[in-house]
Amino acid sequence: MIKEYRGRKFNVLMEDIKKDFGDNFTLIEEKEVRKKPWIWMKEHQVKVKIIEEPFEKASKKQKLLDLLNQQDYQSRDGKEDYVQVKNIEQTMNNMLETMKTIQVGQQKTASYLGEEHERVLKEYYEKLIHSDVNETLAKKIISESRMRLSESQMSSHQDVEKEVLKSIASKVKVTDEGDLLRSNIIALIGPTGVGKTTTIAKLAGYFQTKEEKVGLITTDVYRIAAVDQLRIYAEILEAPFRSVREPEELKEVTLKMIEEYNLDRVLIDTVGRSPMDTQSIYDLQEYLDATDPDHIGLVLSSTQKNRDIEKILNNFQHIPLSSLFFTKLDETLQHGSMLNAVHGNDIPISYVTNGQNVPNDIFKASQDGVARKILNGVDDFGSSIVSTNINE
Ligand SMILES: Nc1nc2c(ncn2[C@@H]2O[C@H](COP(=O)(O)OP(=O)(O)OP(=O)(O)O)[C@@H](O)[C@H]2O)c(=O)[nH]1
Ligand SMILES: [Mg+2]
Repeated sequence: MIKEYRGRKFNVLMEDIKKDFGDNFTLIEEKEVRKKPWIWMKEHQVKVKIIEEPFEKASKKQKLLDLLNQQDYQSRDGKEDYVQVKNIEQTMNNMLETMKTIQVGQQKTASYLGEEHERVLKEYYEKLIHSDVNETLAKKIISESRMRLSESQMSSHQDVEKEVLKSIASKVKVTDEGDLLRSNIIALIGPTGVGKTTTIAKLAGYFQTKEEKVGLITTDVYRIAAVDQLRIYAEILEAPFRSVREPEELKEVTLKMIEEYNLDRVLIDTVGRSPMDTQSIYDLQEYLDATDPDHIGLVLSSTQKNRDIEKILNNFQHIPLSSLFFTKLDETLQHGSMLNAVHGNDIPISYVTNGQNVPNDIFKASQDGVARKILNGVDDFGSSIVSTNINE
């Protein structure tokens, strides 16, 4: 049986399917479609093949048995008939057991990885799971790779790896090189402690290498150390710096600063918001509404758990996010969260950071780079977007 589901978020669709069918389904198609009649809105269309439960069949057989039993009691007029019916019952029970075993076997091979020649694919499936790629996505990546491989290629690690990387890369969305360069006012938001301020300083360094005039603003005025943190970076970079307390003040200060220093860019640092605290996200929205930045980057740490990232994306969904920044790639061995986060929503990854060095440890995200990081843990993002280090 094939079923079709539609909805805005891939993750939510998957949850709905799981609610309906548990794990008894295989994903056979996933695409983005326009939502009718609001054709400017996109949504995901997912087709799944439902694997029939052996027990459903068993219960049909049970009904048959019950019928037989009924007949047995109605028509039995001698011991011989009774024994015969009991024999039939026993035979059917044996058949049922055999059917169950066959069906479980079929399910295994139907879902893949049961066969010896698919041993290498299985290794890669496990690699993806170890990298924390969610199970449904990992299955999809392996199925896609398997479809593109001949039986002989399936036993070659090199061939399998090439296809798996290709499949991961095709699912990773990234911003183009010029995306941030086209934005004059850039704000970074996100949970506490993920590296927003550090990333702002790295970006400031990056723009300076392009001979641009950059201004820094923080709205994080409630913690003394927070203001000082960005102020010190601003001093080192010799960039103008302001702190603002109220949303209305932010717009005024931004415009004044641009005029006064003839700035090319303004980078706005914000207070870390717990994704569990929806009120604080509304407060943040007031600051963003006041300035209407050209680019709003949501900063996520690779060390965060998948479920927490899902929750963060869900709670920040009312904010028009332009891109995701993934920080602290150097602090974990599992990078599947980058794929889980971008798959199923339209927000691309713009930059990744892999260390505390300002401004060096920041790289432009690429589809291949993210795929290699997820599968093999290797840093393959080319060279840093900045080549000086103010910590040295
Ligand atoms: N290892 C590593 N540490 C990082 C990276 N980015 C930031 N950090 C460190 O993470 C810590 C927190 O960074 P901040 O920039 O203060 O984080 P924040 O999001 O501004 O924090 P709040 O303002 O408190 O919400 C600091 O010690 C940074 O040096 C990174 O890519 N790798
Ligand atoms: Mg900060």
